Formats: sequence, C-alpha cells, structure tokens
Amino acid sequence: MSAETIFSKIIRREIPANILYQDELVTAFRDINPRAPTHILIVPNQLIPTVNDVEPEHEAALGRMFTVARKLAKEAGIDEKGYRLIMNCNEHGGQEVYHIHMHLVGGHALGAMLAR
Ligand code: DGP
Repeated sequence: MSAETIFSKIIRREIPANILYQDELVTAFRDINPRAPTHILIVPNQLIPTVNDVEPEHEAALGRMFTVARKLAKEAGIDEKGYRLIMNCNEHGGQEVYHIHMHLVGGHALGAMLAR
C-alpha cells in the first residue's frame, strides 16, 4: 500500500480545497500556490503515486483527467488562447506530491516549455 498524501484528504473533503469538479473517477481543485492566472490540479480519486505506477486498469481515470481538463479550460475561458497540461514524475521531474496529478495552467502566454 502506498502512503496517502494530502490529496486523498482533499478528495474525501476532510480538509478544505477549492474543488471545481468531482465525479466517481477524478477530482479537480485550485492549486494552493498558483503559477499562472488559472492553475488547477486534476487528480484520480484512487491513489497512484507516480506515472511509473500507472497500469491499464487506471486508463478510465486517466482519460477522464483529459476530458475534465478540456471542460475546465473552457469554463476558465482559456481554451481558445491555449494552456498547458503538466505531469511531473519523481525527483528530476520536480514531483512534490506523490499522488499523480495533471496541472492545468494558463491565462497568459506561458513561454518556453522548459528553462534552458
Ligand atoms: P508537483 O510539483 O507536480 O508535485 O505539484 C504539486 C502541487 O500541489 C503544487 O503546485 C502545490 C500543490 N499543493 C500542494 N499541497 C496542496 C494543498 O494542500 N492544497 C492544494 N490545493 N494544492 C496543494
């Protein structure tokens, strides 16, 4: 069993978060430390620590993360100008919370994908 993170408590609504969307597979809430005008985290309700732990049985939740990203980007009014979806994995990827999550960021031009 993997160790739960703060995200499991947010999903179960045991601690406060600005939840924008929730269904049986995924939950989306505003990042506590936004790096852009829109910065939303979309997470599977089931704990998957890293992308390295993804299995075929997770495909429904992972696919739902994209359809929810599309919906929330439209609701935020950033769909036409564009946005970025980011998933960090492990130390070199800069992952801080070991419950996989998709960052939906946008609201202004985000610049180069990676610092050189
Ligand atoms: P990452 O580096 O990809 O693991 O990003 C983790 C993100 O999670 C980071 O942008 C800050 C956010 N975060 C961490 N703790 C909390 C929390 O308690 N509430 C919310 N809403 N976001 C959090």
